[in-house]
Parts: sequence; structure tokens; C-alpha cells
Amino acid sequence: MSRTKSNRCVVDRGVWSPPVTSAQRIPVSNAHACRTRYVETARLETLLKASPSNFLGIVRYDRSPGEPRGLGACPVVCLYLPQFNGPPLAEVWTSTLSVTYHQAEGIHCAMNDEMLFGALQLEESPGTLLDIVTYTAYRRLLVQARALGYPHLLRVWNYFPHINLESGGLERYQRFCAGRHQALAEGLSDFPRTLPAGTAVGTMSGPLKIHFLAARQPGTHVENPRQVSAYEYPRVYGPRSPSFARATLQPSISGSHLLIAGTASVVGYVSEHIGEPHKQTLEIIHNLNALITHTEQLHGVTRGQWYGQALFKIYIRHPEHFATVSDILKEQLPSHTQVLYLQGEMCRSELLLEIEGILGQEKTIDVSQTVSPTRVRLRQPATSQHAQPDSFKIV
Ligand code: 3EB
Repeated sequence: MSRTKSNRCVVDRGVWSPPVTSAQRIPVSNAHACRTRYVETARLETLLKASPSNFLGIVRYDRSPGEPRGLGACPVVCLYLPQFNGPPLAEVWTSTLSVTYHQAEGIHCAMNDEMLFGALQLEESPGTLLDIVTYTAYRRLLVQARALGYPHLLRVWNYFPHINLESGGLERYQRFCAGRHQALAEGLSDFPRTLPAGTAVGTMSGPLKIHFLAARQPGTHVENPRQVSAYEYPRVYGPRSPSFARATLQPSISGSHLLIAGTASVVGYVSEHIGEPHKQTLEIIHNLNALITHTEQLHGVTRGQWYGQALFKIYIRHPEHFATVSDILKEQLPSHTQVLYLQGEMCRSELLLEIEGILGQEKTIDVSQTVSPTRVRLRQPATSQHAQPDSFKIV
């Protein structure tokens, strides 16, 4: 993104677009440890019956959680975050590897050979402060994930009501941060280097709900060169810093995933463009570009390799900003991305929206149409140390 003289933001187009080649991509195999997509909630039951895959988890955003039948023990997270447009969608996590389910200490888990999807919720009983509730939840999830053999926390989503409300002299988000910080500092090995990518969004109502991904193998945690690490925010943002990474790169048999944390219009540690949803959206795109490019440079991923899968979830504070935000993103996000718009509250009252994402690589074979059809080249996996310097340019 660059700024023109009129200070209008211009964003490079097509940054996550498929590469400009005539190559055909063929997945190496259909096996996957984890795949995510948005599916119409009305189609969930049919999908569950027909699907050859196993379900790791389902996240719903509607208020009438009549549980779809046929789910068995699969974790189902129901969040009250009203969806802005289109038919109601659910986020569905599947795996072609065999999945086992486990429930203990109020944590619902689904596990395969590589990873665990877990979900828990804790009521805030009257008189108990949110930092204590959050600490308890994180202690439990860390203990469970470790006990089940998935000690590496990759990604955590946190939702609770009245995120900007003051309670006992502190904003509820700051209380949440204090509880999370204490539990992670005590329970995470190599803290803070191993902090997972995070989302913390205010819901309309309900208990503290947390769902997470943990793995047998560590992921690589990535920071954003345009932003101060949240863990190093100055104290003015709260007595304990927000403990999350900007993204986690997760290696997998079926190609890596980049799990991108909630990204707001924060540059350095300052909220930019207060009161301006249009400019906040463009700033977020700039932040996402910087993060993705940085990841590619560090880990030898080429832009086209993200073509496998791309999902973005956009949380918007005020319904009246939806049209502005979605008009920009329709322009900016390439056509193969799935997008879900939800109403939710950001952790700083001046932030009007936040975008999180998942970019999935598929291990593909390039069958170039410009060379002999017998010439097949296997793309480098994301974890390759042999980066090709000229492959980092934004297409
Ligand atoms: C920010 O950059 C915006 O506390 O887990 C984004 C993603 C934000 C995750 C969290 C907070 C969290 O500070 C807010």
C-alpha cells in the first residue's frame, strides 16, 4: 500500500491472488490433517451425512443453536456474533485422518495424528472477576492439551461479552489479558516466544468461550514488522500485556497453514484512523500484506503457494460500517477467498473492525502448460530453508 498526495490509501491489488502462470496445480493427494471452510448452516446435517472427512470442530454464529444431528462428540462452538450478509454460515474444520474425541474438565476435544481442536466455556459467576475466570480456563486448556499429547498451542480464539466495559477499576479486556498472561506465563514452555496467534472479540452475550488448536509438533510464531509485538505493548494498554502472536505457521503433512491473528488498524502500538472505518480497513490490509510478505521471506514460501485455501473473518463493531468495509474488501481480496462478516466488538473502543485469516498451502504439483507435459515439478514445502529471493515480490 502506498499513500498518494491526497493521503488516499492505495493498496496493491491481488496480493493473495493465484500466480500469473499458465500452470495447472494438482494436489499431491486429497489427504489433509486439517481443512477449514465456511458452509451454509442449513447444509450442515446433509454435509455431516455425506462427507468422507472427519470433523474436528464446527463454529456457528447464529443465535438458535439447534445442534445439527449426527455430530456425535465433535466440538461445536456457538457464538453470538450476528452475521451481516447472506445465508448463515458455519466454520467447519475437517480432517481425512482418523479423528478421536475426548471430553474432560469441560473441554471438548477432537484429535488426529497431528493436531487437536478444543473448545471450552466458563460462566462468570457473580462476584468473580474476569481475570480469575480467564486464568482458570487457560490453566485447564493447557493441562488438557499437554496431557493428551498436543503441548504446542498454535491458535486461540477468545470471546466474551462487554469487552470494553469497566469492572472493578479495569476494562474487562484488560482483566482478560491479566488472567491469560498469568496462565500462559506459568504453563507455556519457552514463554513468550511460543505464544499462539490470537483473537479476542466481544460478543453480545454469553459466557467466556475459548476454542483453540494445539499440535504435537511446534508451529512457528510470526510477528508483524509494522506492529510492536502485542506482548511488548506499553503499560497504558493494561497492567499485563496481550499475550498473543500475530500469526502461527503450522507445518502439516498436507501443506502448511498460516493462522493469522485478529488484525486491526494498529501501527506500532497505536490505533490509527480513529472514527474512519474506510481508512482502518485499508490500514488492516497494509498490515496483512506486511505480515504475509514477512512470513514468506522468513520461511521460503512463495506467494502462489497460498492458493490452496484462503479464509477471512471480518469482525465489525457497528452495522452501519458494513457496506463501507465490504466494498473495499470485495475489491482487495482475490476471488478464491471465502469471507465471513460478523458483528463483534474490538478490544480497544476506537477500533472499528478486525480481520483474521487462514491461508492454506496445498502441496501441489505444477503441470506447466508451456513446457513438455511430462515435466512435473514438486513445489517446495513452506518449511523449506532454501528460499528463492526473487519469489517474494508481490504479484
Ligand atoms: C491489537 O492488535 C488488536 O488479545 O488476543 C487482536 C488479536 C487484538 C488478538 C488478543 C487482540 C488480541 O492489539 C487487538
